[in-house]
Amino acid sequence: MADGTTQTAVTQFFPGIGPIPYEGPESDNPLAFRHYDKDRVVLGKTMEEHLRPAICFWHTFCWDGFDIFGSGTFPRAWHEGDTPAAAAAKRRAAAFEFFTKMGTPYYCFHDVDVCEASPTPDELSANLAIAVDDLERHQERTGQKLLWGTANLFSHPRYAAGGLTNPDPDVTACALRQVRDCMNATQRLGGENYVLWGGREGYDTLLNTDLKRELDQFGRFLAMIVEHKHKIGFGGTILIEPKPHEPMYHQYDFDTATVYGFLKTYGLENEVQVNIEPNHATLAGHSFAHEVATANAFGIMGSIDINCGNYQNGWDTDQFNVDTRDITLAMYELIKGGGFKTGGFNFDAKVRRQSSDLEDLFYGHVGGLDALAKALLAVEALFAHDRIATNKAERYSGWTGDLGQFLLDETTSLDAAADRVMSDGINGQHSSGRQEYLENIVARSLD
Ligand code: XLS
Ligand code: NI
Ligand code: NI
Repeated sequence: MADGTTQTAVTQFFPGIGPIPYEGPESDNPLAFRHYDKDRVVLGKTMEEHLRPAICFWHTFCWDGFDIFGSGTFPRAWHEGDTPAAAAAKRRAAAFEFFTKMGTPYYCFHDVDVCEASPTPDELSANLAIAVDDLERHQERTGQKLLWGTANLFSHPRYAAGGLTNPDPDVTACALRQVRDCMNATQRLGGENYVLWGGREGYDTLLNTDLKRELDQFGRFLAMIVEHKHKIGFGGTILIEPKPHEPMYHQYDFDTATVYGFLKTYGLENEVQVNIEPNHATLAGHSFAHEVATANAFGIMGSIDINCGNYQNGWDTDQFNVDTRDITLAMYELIKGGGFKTGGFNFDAKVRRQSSDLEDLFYGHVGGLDALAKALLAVEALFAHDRIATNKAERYSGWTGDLGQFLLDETTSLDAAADRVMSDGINGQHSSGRQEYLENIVARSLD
C-alpha cells in the first residue's frame, strides 16, 4: 500500500459513509435527507439559514456508551490513542469528518470535550490552548463554524457542590478561570454564542445550603462574565440553559421564566438570553413550545438544544427528536418571534446505548435534521393562511375595542372598571377556544 493510501485509511473514521445527500420525500435511503434541502428557500431564507444546525462534541464523540450500570458499548477508533493527547486529536479529527459528511454548518463543545483529561486548572488551560489551535485548523480546512462553546463546571469532582455557586471560593475561582479561558477560546474560534448550563448550580438539601447567598453569588459572577464579554469585545450572545433538576435535586435555572426573573433581579435581562432544550422543558412540566413562547415574550429567545425525553420516565434521556408535530408547535412560535439571530438548533442528543454502529450516529442526526426541516415546511404551510393568527386576533379583538382600551388605560381605577359592568349592562359570555379546530390545522400542515 502506498504511503498516501495508508494515510487516507488511517484518517478516515467513517469509511464508506457520506456525504449525506438530499434525495427528497420519496427516498428510502436511510443515509439521505428526505426533507432537509439546505439551500431550499422557505419563508424568505434557506433551510440552513433558518435552522443553523449544529452537532455537539459530547454525546457523539466523547461518550462511549457507559451508563451507571455498565461500561462503554461503542467501539470507536477515536477513543484509542498512544497517549491521551493523541486520542483527543483523533476525536477532533473524527468530529470534523462527521460534521463535513453531514453537511451541517456548526458545532458546539465543552472545554473538556476537545482535550484530554486535565485534573488541574493549569493542565486544562494548557491542553485547551493546544486543542483550540487544532480546532482552528480544522475550521479553516472544512469551513465549519462554532455555534457555541461552554465550560464544563460539573464533571470534575471539585464541582460536586457547583461552580459559580460553590460554598468554597477556591472552587469558584477555578470555575471562573475555566469560564475565562473558554470564553476567550470561543471568541478566537469565531463562536456566535457562549453557553452556561448550571448543572450543579443548585442544591440537594437546604440543610447544607444558603440559597440566598448562592443566588447572589450567581448574580455577581454572571455580571463578571458579561463584563468580560464586553472587555474582550466578544460579539456573540451569552446564554443560560434552563433545566429544573438532574444532576441536582433543585437547579437555580429551573425554566425560562425562572431565568428571566433571575436576570431581572440582577439587572442582566438585556445581556443574557436562553438556550432552550425540549427535554429540560418537559422535566420542568412544560412543553417545548411553551418555553420558546415564554422566551419570546421576555425578549430572551437565544438558541435551542434540540432533543426530547422519553414520555414514560422523568429523565433527561437526550433522544433525537423526530416528533414533527411537537417540533412544529415550537417552530411556529420560534418563526413568529423572528427566528434565530445568533442561535441555532444544536443536536444535544445521543444515540441509544445499544445503537453501537457508526451508521447509527448518522441515522440519529439525519432523522433529527429531517424532522426540523419537515416542521419548518409545516410552518410555511401554516403561514400561507395563518388561521392560528386570525383566530387569535379574533379571540382578543375586544381588547382593541372601547371597553378593552378603557380597562387597560393606566388611569382607570378598580372602582371605575367595576362600575362599567353596571353602566354598560355587561354580562361576560364564554366564546369557544376552538382547540380541536386549531389542532386539525396543525395536523393538516404535516400531511
Ligand atoms: C445537560 C445539558 C448540557 C448542556 C451543555 O443536560 O443539556 O448538555 O447543553 O452543558
Ligand atoms: Ni443542552
Ligand atoms: Ni440536557
